[in-house]
Amino acid sequence: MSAPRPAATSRRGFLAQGLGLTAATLAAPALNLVGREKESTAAPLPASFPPDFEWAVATAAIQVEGAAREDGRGDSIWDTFCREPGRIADGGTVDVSCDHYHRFAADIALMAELGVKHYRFSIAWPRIIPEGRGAVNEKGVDFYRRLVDCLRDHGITPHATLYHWDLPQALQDRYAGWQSREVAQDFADYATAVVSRLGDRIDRWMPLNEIATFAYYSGYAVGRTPPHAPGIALATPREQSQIIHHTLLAHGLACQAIRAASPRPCRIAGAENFESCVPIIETPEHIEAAKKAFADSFVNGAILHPLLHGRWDSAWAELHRERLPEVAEGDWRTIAQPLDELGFNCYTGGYFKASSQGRGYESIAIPAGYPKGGLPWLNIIPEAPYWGIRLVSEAFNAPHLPIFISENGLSDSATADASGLVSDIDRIAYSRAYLRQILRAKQEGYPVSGYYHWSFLDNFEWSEGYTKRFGLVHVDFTSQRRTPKLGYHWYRETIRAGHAL
Ligand code: GCO
Repeated sequence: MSAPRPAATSRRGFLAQGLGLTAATLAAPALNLVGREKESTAAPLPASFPPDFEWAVATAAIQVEGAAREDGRGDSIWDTFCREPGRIADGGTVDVSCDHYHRFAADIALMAELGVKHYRFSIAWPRIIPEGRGAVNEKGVDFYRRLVDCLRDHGITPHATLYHWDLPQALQDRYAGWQSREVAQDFADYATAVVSRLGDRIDRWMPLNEIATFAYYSGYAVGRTPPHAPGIALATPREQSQIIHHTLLAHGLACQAIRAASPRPCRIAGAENFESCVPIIETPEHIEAAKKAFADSFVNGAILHPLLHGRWDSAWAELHRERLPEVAEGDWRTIAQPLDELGFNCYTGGYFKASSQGRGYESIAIPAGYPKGGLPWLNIIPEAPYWGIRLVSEAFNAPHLPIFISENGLSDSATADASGLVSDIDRIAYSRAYLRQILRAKQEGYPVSGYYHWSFLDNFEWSEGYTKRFGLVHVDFTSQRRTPKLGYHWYRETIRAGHAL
């Protein structure tokens, strides 16, 4: 088996640009750019991320805002879900959460002190259109106007996700939400309502967050327990895939709506947690195995390939033919909207090795006792961002698409000391290891453009309620007091240095 062939020309070109060299200086056959460091004529690899690298933090509306019944906001499926006994680990609700709705100015001041220049947040559909379709609630829009103006005053660029899982309850009641094709057009109309009002202030958009999670793993396939709202499991793989298809349609229509409504050029990104497949040993045969596993992965082929190429890969479709959804005439044309960049929500991944059996690879089972980031699914796999980035480029043929880590983080296990400081050394060790692999991708010429730490604040962690703490900043949910953790200080120094300290 031969080694996978990276998109060498483009990557060399990219690296050359960064170093102020011409592509010819880094001419073939140097596929292994790291190796060139040793040659006397080669320029040294950058030890840091470039100055335009996007250092950032991320949150989502339903996880931080609170103010659930203020200024005309409608219920979302998560408001309803939290009221169902037994759904949320600690019985927590989204009514108050971090109260970011009222405290955003102080939160943004803390963000500015941290040194981030980019903030990823989400806009709550039921705040903008309380019934999911129809009348726009201008008070809801005003909140985001104030938020974005405050960000801009602090020199922080806003990046808005339009859907981070808070579907208006009214649409769940009306046509069973994502189970209906109708949701796609309603989502596009909501996108138009937002972008026509806020597009003068926001030019970085992400239509949907993590299709794989809300539509599949924790959604309608309910493979991961406890489930997410609305807590409906569908019986057959085909029905489950149909939900994914509706989300892709919603994505395509929303991309068209955003570009049509934006008063100025804007950039649209996906924000997906595709499966990163890591070769257990970096030899050609294991690398080839990981690449095959990446391309065969159900969610990668079902979501990522259509997002990037507006269709399924034919070998993948053959492999998964028994679970393919119905696709109406013209749907692929709608879905095939060009993306400006791709966000990769990267927490974990899987290790793979070559095999003489089956399709030539084998997934390595995660043993009991393997290090985790506070949740059963969050296996610590620091090479995941590197291989995710590299395999999107190689296996899915997207060598030029800028890619950023749109989420990365863990739930720490530290408690505050007498002075109130939380020494979240698990977060620091984790992020440091992941960032070094992201830098490696950058050094090898992959177009990695940013790192968005999840999350800025401790917040509502879905079915786990407030029992899991993903924040760089500790939140006391009784007093709403914010205390930066040690990880916040580490991240500030890392941003200053331009590489993981
Ligand atoms: C996700 C969501 C976040 C989560 C985070 C930790 O990626 O699942 O985007 O909202 O809170 O990932 O689980």
